[in-house]
Amino acid sequence: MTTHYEVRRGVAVITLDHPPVNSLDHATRRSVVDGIDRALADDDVVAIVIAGAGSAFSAGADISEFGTAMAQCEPSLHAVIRIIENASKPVVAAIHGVAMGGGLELAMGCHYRMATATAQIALPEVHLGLLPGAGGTQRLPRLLGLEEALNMIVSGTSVPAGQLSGTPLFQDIVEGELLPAAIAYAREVACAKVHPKARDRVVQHENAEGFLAYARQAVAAASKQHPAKAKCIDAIAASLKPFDEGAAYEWACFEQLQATPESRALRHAFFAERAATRIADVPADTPTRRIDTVAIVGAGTMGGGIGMCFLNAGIPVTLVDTTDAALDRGVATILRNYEASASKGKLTREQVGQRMELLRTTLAYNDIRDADLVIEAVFEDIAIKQSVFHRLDEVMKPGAILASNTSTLDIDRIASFTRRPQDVVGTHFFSPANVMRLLEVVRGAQTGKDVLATVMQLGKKLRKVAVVAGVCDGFIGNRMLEQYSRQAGLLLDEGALPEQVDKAIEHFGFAMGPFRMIDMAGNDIAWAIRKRRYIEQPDFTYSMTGDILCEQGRLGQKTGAGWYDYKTGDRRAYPSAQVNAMIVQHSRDLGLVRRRIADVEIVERLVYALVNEGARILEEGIAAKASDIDVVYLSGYGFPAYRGGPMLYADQVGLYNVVRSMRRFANGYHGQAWQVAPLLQRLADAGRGFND
Ligand code: 3H9
Repeated sequence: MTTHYEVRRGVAVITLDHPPVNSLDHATRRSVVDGIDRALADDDVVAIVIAGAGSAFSAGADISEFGTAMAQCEPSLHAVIRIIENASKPVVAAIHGVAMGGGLELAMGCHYRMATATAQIALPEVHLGLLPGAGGTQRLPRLLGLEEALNMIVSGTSVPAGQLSGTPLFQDIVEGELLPAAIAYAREVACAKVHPKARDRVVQHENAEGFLAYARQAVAAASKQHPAKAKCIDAIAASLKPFDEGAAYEWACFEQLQATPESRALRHAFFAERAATRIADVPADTPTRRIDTVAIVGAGTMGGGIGMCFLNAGIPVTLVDTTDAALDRGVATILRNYEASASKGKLTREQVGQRMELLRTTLAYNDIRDADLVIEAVFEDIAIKQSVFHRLDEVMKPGAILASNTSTLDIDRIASFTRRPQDVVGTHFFSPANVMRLLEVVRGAQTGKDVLATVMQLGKKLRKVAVVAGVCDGFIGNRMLEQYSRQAGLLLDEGALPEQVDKAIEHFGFAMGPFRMIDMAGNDIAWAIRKRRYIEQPDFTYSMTGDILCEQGRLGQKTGAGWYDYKTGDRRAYPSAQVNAMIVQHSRDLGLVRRRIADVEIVERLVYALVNEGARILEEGIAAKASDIDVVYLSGYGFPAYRGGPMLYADQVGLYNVVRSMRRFANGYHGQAWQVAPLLQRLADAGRGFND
């Protein structure tokens, strides 16, 4: 059963009980209607309360039903809400935890609503490329007023119910126990002759047309990629019309949006992120280790950023480094970052103080022996890692997790420096670690399942998106990025310039093109990797322009010059005549006749380079699922969310079409880079996709 039915003091209580978040799938909708019918047929029942079991009232419609016949299978959510609204006995929604999307729409169909102050109220459909389709754009403006409702719907943000107290959305915000209060209220209103319906209210605003025009302008720029925002405003505007007319328009918009590739991509991203936390051979009930204290070896930019993630989660951190000066610098950077957040109003001074109080420093490994988790964040040099892990192995208490933040080195080798490889794991944070959401969790050959489960759980606590990667050079993200950057360089040799490449891929939706990105990260990092590759894989080819750039000392923003020119105190990238001349000269030196390269070719070559390497990563088991690769690119590399990640994008283009383009590239400059990955070829031949 997905609801429970009981009668208390003449009030029927229908409790949604569909774990984990009481989403309104077909069975739950049917069960609610059964409960309403039963209550209406019972002469001893004078009123009805709808409540939620567990941690939520309801998180809304069941997103996994979208695009299937079940979504509109009767009773549809519209029908449920209509039945509730037309019930002859009063219906009270008792809201705790979250009331989101269809959950809130159902509550707005009730005659009365009561909530705990902390209940999170939202119509977040826009994050899924949708709009509230079961009356949300019609009832919320009637209950909250046009402006407040529009802000909530277009941003999709949650608001604590306490903040909405005093509005017609809530008859009461309950301090004590919710259900008894809701039952008492239901009894109180039972004898009223009529019960209010949100649909009968009129939308309030002094200058609705002016405000709507302003709102439309505000979302116009983003509308091409996010059609949902503009549609939300259109549907909200329709709330000024008679209810049924507005509701019909809302539904038409919902159906249109549901079919867009943007919505499909965003829904894919929603489930992909959650699926990433499930590991096939690590059951959900795997015991985890307690992580109450953390030590971080290395107080540099990365170590400090990682430390902030733990401090933000209220977990005490001890920073270890080799000199007082390094520790002082590390602490000063953390404090500076927090103060910057405080001056922007993101943190209070008190919160800054609380976080800094959780921070300790030491030069002595002995001082961290009792930490539950230690993360090494020192220079990427295997000899240095070896000495750190030897030392950690000597001092750390049994059962402590020993993690490395390496972005390229072999975790199994690092684990071999200890006598406890089962406790060793990779935790690859992305820079700046306190900002970036992605956490690649690198599973060594001997990493314990409980260690893996603990780190994945910790990821959630740190508000990171954790994805498991196997051991290989670059793991998932950077291994794919190398192929992407390589294509970016080869495009320069052939005729493109950095700003054209960056603009083309930014227009596709990437947050930042490859040249602006590497200027920010530092060109010397990729240079060091290439130098290593020249020895390890001499037949692997790159454009030499990146090396020439570094030889000229143009290492990126940090040296005031990279692929672009920079001005002091200004982070904007200015196209560089010197670099462009160097690129043109380099083509000449290679005997190449530069050609005009279309933006569409640039995008295909960059994105398909990711896809092809992604297919290899999948086949080798470095990533367990195609959707894990998508999550890595969406949360760590600025891939546009509305395209769902490289693997879903390839599915949407059609793998046959992807392979066909790759064959064309294979006949071009350095065509050997375009050997189609066997998995990609097999799936394309079978007419299938990565995410099928
Ligand atoms: C809608 O309502 C459309 C209507 O307007 C019109 C219809 C006609 N459906 O996030 P968590 C699953 S659109 C299906 O890890 P948390 C989730 O996949 C909907 N499943 O927990 C996961 O499954 P698993 C509008 C859902 O505590 C599990 O629940 N509503 C749904 O960190 C736990 O999720 C939204 O967009 C759903 N609606 O956060 C709300 N929601 O364990 C989306 C969750 O198998 N949900 N699941 O991996 C959320 O924002 C968060 O899940 C929530 C809880 C804040 C509720």
